[in-house]
Amino acid sequence: MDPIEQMKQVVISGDFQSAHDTAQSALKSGCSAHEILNAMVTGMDKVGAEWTLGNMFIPEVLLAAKALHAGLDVIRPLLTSSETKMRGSVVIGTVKGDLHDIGKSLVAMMIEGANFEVHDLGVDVSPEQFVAAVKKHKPNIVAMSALLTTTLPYMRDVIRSLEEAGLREEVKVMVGGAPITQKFADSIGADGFAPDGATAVKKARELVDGKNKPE
Ligand code: B1M
Repeated sequence: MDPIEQMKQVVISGDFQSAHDTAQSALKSGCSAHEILNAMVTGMDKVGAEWTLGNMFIPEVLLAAKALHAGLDVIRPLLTSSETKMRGSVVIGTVKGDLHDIGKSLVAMMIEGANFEVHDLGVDVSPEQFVAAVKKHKPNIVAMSALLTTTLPYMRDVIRSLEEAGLREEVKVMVGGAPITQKFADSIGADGFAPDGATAVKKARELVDGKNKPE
């Protein structure tokens, strides 16, 4: 089987034990880290669609996520650039009440690969934890991910908490996740929105370069 198709199937079948070796073989056969990443994301999209249709169940979805993470471990060093000069730093997390970590981890990895120092706070991150991380790491950007319509409001809470702590002017805020739109991002006063990892990298660069400063 074509190595890219094989990588996709490993995620769909949740075969986390083979994911590491399959990713390594794909690299050896000449596939790029980006091709492998795309194959895994395509596989995860298929899993999501099947789950929505009721053809797959939560344990299978979790195995697919585990397989994707095992593949990510192999390609992570290749997606991280060898340039030493950092463009800036980012504190990233999935907001309170939300345990979805795949998209957030992908975005974190891609931003890291674009030479940002990334502090990944994980999932279920409260406004207080975001504020504490900003005080500690003094990042250029606070990046928030949410996958549930019920957890979107916490993004607004994080921005309010940054304001209350007197830190809002110190950082740019970027948001993303499947249910987020530019309109929503504007409505909560975020500085940037990105629908996917590649756009998130572009947006992070713009925010740090000051292209998105309000008039
Ligand atoms: Co969840 N879940 N889930 N889930 N899950 C969704 C999101 C859902 C759409 C499925 C559905 O019903 N069709 C639905 C949300 C519905 C809604 O809110 N409107 C849903 C639900 C309902 C739930 C539970 C409530 C189910 C339940 O228990 N009854 C529950 C909630 C748990 C919780 O968080 N408190 C739940 C649980 C789970 C699992 C644990 C089983 C698992 C998560 C495993 C894990 O993350 N380790 C899971 C998964 C895997 C999904 C789906 C299938 C896939 C999400 C994913 O990883 N996609 C999802 C359905 C779907 O999306 N088709 C679904 C792949 C990933 C690469 O894409 O995360 O969108 P994504 O990230 C993209 C972009 O959005 C963007 O870039 C990424 C890369 O391109 N992006 C950013 C993301 N963050 C960004 C940040 C940025 C910029 C871009 O800047 C900061």
